[in-house]
Amino acid sequence: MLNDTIVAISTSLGEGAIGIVRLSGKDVLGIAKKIFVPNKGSRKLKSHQMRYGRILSPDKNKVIDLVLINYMKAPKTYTREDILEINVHGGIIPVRRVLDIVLKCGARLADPGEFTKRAFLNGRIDLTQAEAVIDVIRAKTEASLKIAIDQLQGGLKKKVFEIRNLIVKLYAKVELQLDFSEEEIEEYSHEELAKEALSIKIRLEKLLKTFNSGKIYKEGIKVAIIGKPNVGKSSLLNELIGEKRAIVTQFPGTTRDTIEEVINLEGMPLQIIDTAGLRHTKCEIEKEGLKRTKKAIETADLILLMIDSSNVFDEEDKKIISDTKHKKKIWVINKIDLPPQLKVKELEIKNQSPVIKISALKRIGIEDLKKKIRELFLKGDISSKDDILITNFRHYKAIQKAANSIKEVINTIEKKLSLEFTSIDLKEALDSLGVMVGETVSEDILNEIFANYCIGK
Ligand SMILES: Nc1nc2c(ncn2[C@@H]2O[C@H](COP(=O)(O)OP(=O)(O)O)[C@@H](O)[C@H]2O)c(=O)[nH]1
Ligand SMILES: [Mg+2]
Repeated sequence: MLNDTIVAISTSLGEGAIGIVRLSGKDVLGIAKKIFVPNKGSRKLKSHQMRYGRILSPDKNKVIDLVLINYMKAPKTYTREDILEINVHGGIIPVRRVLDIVLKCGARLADPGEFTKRAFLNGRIDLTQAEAVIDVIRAKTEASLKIAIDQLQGGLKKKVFEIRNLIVKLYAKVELQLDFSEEEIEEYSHEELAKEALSIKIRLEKLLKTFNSGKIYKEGIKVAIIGKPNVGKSSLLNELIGEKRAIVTQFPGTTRDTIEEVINLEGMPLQIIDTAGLRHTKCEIEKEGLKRTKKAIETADLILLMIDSSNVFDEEDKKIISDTKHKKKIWVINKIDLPPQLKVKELEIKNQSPVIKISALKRIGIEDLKKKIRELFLKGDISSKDDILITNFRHYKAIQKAANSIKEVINTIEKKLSLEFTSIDLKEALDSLGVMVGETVSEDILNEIFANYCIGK
């Protein structure tokens, strides 16, 4: 499979200044010679040097485009294979025509992520780095970009290898002990072995804990603003996103559909959904809006439950409270610029969720609300910004599995069971981490990972 030469359009399709057609594999230089003629100088292409010239049609009669090409000889390339990047004019037609010609010369269209897969298979990067590539491309905020770049530079790989080395050392000790067991030589005490296993467990668990923040920085959270009509939900949405996205009127029932916007809350992507107010209605359009509101409640990670403090607390409010009972929420008491009718104290006594008082109209309390949202999801983790975070569920599962095996290791040592068992569990922990970095990963898992990539990456 690695013997063929692959090609793909690496830039997004559409009108742009430049489009890049990229090739990787054994036959790159041969194909370059067939299709490219430099405008000046020797026809011989030197590695890692840009050349200006023409791409010719296969019959050599037509000039397809004027291009810059960069030939890069293996192994100092992205895939560790020969690579050719052809910078063509960024229109759909020139990019496609050049791709066609390369295909006619014997290259094969690359699968999604196949360049990165080759980089992995040829040992240039480990699997965590390969997976970070797509995270870099899809980063929603600067914070998620930083996390992905740290992983791409091998930060996570380094951490995992450190832990793996500790396990290997312990494994060697246990094996040695097993060899000598018949002679009843105690090279290492049980306490010593248990202590080492415990320190490994602590490291694994520390890494596991970063998944909470890591996932939030990468994927963000979904926040739904819920409340009766006219309490100020759309006004809050507009305030949070900093523009007048939703229509605000004094008439109840103005927002009939759900409106979604994404904001960046200090690196945390927040998808905010403004909903139609929850109330009984006979209007068909409003009924459909209500259905969507219910769906928004179910899919949200956090509910901003809005109550109008200038109005009395009524049955409708109570109904909404019971509809959102099962969800994580913040009570948002709005319109505090008006004379109060509502006894906020009573609400505070009744529930465990935080209460924030705001005026969406006068822009009071918005920062407090943002701070509270952050706190609820990232708790004390903000200081761990410089640490390596895990963001990928596959990594989380692998580390968790390794941690469980180490727990068993501790168990067998403490119970003074045969070290045969200890050895098996240590081996399992090593295998889990091996799968994570891609040393012992199956073809199926690889295909699953790279199927999510863009073509040409
Ligand atoms: N006095 C005051 N009026 C507000 C406040 N927030 C919203 N409103 C007004 O309440 C009405 C309904 O607001 P809107 O955002 O459309 O409520 P929604 O139906 O919950 O989306 C509008 O006239 C807003 O100007 C506030 O904090 N104070
Ligand atoms: Mg509204």
